[in-house]
Amino acid sequence: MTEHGYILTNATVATMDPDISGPYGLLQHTDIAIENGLICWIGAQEDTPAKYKNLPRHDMDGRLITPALIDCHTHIVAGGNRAKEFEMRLQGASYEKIARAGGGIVSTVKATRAAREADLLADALPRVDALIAEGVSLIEVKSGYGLDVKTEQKMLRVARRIGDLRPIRVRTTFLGAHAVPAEFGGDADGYIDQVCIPALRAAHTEGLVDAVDGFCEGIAFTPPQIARVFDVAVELGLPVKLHAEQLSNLGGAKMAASYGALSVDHIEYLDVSGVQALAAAKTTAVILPGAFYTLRETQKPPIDTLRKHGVAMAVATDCNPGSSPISSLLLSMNMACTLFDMTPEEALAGTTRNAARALGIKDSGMIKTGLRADLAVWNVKNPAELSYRIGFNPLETRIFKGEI
Ligand code: DI6
Ligand code: FE
Repeated sequence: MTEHGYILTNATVATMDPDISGPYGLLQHTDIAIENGLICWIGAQEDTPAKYKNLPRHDMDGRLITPALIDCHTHIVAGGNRAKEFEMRLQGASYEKIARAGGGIVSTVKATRAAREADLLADALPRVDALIAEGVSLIEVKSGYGLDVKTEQKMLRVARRIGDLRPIRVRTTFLGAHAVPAEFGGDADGYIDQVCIPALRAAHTEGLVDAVDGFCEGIAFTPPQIARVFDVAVELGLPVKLHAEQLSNLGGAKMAASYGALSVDHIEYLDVSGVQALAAAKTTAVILPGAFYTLRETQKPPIDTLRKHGVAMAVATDCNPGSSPISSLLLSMNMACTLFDMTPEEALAGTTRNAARALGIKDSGMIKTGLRADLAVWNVKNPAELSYRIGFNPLETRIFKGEI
């Protein structure tokens, strides 16, 4: 029983467990016992049960331990890059204008279709490694740059492969309803029926789909079009989530909430009735400051209203080549605070407990007996420092399923 076990001793622990009172569920002078990849005990040093007393001990010297971070919204697998569009935007072209002119998502689709699986993987891994170096143990990866049956599956296979090659867990989300590909000449309904839904069924049959997402926006799909995809997700027993209210308010969040969505993401233009719908459905709001920053948006998500209605808020990178070329979750936390007035505690909950919620993950995101030993050890004492510093990575060690 004690064979694969050890104790982290003399730690400052941000458990993020709401059952532990006080900010961050913070515990000082704490021991964590780990066995077989799981947290099997946590408590005050002097209370360590006899059966764990003989385990090897690692002195943390008062360092902060948090749950390993979770990036619950990425498009980290994608062909090519869009530096050219970055330059165009700096000369005044808008994201929507570039998209309507055949750039934007559709240009990444071209590159992703052309790319070999090995090249997509080789491009994605350095971005994944950057996240791992910041203490991330779980990422969500979306398809949505294939927009045909074959390439959507290719993206999802590459995403799953990341979890074989790196010590990180991967959750895959089917995002066939991301954009209307050029060959459909703007026929969104035709694309949904003829490609998106068959692609979802095919990817699900291959066992490649953990959840289903869509982009509900003027430049993408309407709520009724997304609802047709969600109906198939329900039929297949898959949870749904939605990019909604990013650039305008189409009522996508409410529609997603009516499906019991795990999350709605972006939500800059969400109104009070939308917030109420999320609260009632217990849907998590995923805040993506990287996209807001990159597109130099001015409409901020309704953080205070979400807070008042008790909606759980997650924070993610939205790592993608167009609107959020960011591979730093720590920077995303800083931006959530500085741009949106989230508190550092909310930002950390957003990349741990609430990020797990946004993915429907129950075994991770807090430091609690019985959960996976996915932990981050930091060279800081106060958890607010994780959101406070910019461009500085204080990670000392990451523990993945008990492995240091
Ligand atoms: N919203 C986003 O932020 C990404 N997709 C989406 O629906 C952007 C995708 C891109 O511009 O390539
Ligand atoms: Fe996104």
